[in-house]
Amino acid sequence: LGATVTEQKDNVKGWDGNQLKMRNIIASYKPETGKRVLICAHWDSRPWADNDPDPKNHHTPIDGADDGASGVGIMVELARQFQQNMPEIGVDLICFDMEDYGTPDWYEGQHDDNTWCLGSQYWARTPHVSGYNARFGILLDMVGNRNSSFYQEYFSVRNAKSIVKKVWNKAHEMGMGGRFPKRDGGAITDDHIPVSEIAKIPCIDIIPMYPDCKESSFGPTWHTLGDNISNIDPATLGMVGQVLMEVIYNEH
Ligand code: AHN
Ligand code: ZN
Repeated sequence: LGATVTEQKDNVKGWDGNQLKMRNIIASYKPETGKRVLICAHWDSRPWADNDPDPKNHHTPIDGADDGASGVGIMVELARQFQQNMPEIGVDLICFDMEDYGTPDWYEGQHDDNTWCLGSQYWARTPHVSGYNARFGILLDMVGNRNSSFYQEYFSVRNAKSIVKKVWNKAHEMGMGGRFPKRDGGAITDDHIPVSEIAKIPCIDIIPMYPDCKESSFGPTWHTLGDNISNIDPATLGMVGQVLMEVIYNEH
């Protein structure tokens, strides 16, 4: 799709001591310009359905149609759009590996937030281009569910308040205010934190919150075998993608 593609490969250690083969994939448009924005999502999927209603499934891998693939799907469509009509600003689409290798619920030992987001931690310490910088970053995580609402996540507001405002105002202007409440969505450990706090590029997380869901505040299929293509709503992907299109093509 006309991008300049860079891969980062290395071995990193998981919470269980396993040596994991990490691969981050970066698709860059206008790599020569210093005026850039970064869009990212994780492309790995969780090896354990540790929140599945049936405990027999707690060691089975999930498809991750929402948790992972939804964000990548939007990035692929953005890439197709960029090839047809290049935005003025340079864009990096970053697929982070190993976001979802965090310690599973069934493990009885120590749980540590650092076991999540291994690919983004790696990239933030060792960017694909030395001295890399971007105006801001937007992380997409679980952007494919029916009836999800994207509240304003805590670290996004703390580290990148003006970007939260830009994106939520755009969504409201476009008539999607109902799905983008301008209300507090709690604090989430996710790939936007290394981008903001290690790479020092202010990054927000577009991630749903379900205030009344008993299975999980991330929705009923989170880390279950139900996170498959049958629960993906193309309208939600389209909505989030169109907000991003407006934001990106308005950066000059
Ligand atoms: C925690 O559960 C600690 N963070 C959620 C980050 C996540 C997992 N996003 C997708 N899967
Ligand atoms: Zn996950």
